[in-house]
Amino acid sequence: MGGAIPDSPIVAVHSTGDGPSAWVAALKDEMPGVDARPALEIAGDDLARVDVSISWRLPHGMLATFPNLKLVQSIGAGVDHILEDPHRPTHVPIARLIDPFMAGSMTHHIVLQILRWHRQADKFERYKTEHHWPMSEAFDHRRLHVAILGLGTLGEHLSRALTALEIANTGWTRSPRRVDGVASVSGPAALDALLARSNVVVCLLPLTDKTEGVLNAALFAKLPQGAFLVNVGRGGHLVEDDLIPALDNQQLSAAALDVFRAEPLPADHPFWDDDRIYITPHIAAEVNPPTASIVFAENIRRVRAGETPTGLVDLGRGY
Ligand code: NDP
Ligand code: OXD
Repeated sequence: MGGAIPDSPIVAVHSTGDGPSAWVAALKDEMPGVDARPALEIAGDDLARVDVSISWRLPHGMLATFPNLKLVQSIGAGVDHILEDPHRPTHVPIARLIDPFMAGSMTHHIVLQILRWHRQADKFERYKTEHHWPMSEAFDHRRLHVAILGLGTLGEHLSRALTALEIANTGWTRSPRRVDGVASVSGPAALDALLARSNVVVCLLPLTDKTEGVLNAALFAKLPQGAFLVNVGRGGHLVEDDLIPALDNQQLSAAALDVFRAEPLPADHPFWDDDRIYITPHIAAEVNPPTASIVFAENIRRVRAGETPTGLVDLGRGY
């Protein structure tokens, strides 16, 4: 690894789920002349021509078959799917995707979940089937306070949108962060006080050894009774066995989950049949080939010019 860019370099593209075609086509539109190919179709001498891998859940072991790799670009903000590969060439830089389209999409999803819970949308859907409207409670958005665990690209976008909607919110980060117009606290010591004043918790953390299992019974117990949980980070953030007991004892009133330890969620999983748990299949933020390809093309250009890619992951921190 390292050394010069191979002659006639190839970009290897893979996306488990939706397949590589739309990604290859969008990249070719954005970067005319680029030799982008589905990773699974590259073989023989061409393996040594691959300098950039662009992937979502590439089969483990494949990165190690590209001896001249210069960049591992994630199709996604998270890079846990890359770091989990035990054969990953450890000295090749990894870049996460920073795409404003994705931040907007994530914010829409989370705002929808919070307002659906706050405005009791499920109750009104039920009344419609029952053909009556009993007296309903008043909603008061001034009673909301949202703790945003993870105030990075996505968390900051969410914070600004909530503030514009007059919904109070505070972000939580690993290291102190000063951003105009965005309230935040940092470090484990500040978390308890934040939880104590938050009736909504949104997890927008990366999955690392420090954040695995962070959404657990002990954290729920620090919230006011009846709080609402939104997990859009990763399934590994939630201790799944702790959720239904926290709903049963009303420590939480509901949860919206977009990510799960096993994806797709197994058909016999108890979350399917629990009305207090809203579930979506890892679609909170859409990853959009045309806008993401602008980022990919820029990063290909940068690594081929010997420059640092955007979204470079700090391997020491794991995100
Ligand atoms: P960023 O890297 O921009 O931000 C991560 C944030 O988490 C930072 O504020 C960081 O703190 C904070 N953080 C990390 N570790 C800790 C810790 N131990 N304690 C406290 N705070 C911590 O990531 P993005 O905003 O781009 O994305 C966040 C995550 O969202 C992704 O990693 C992915 O898991 C998830 N995601 C889910 C999607 C879905 O569709 N469900 C789609 C896209 C992303 P600091 O500022 O100090 O570095
Ligand atoms: C991501 C995701 O990390 O889609 O971008 O989950």
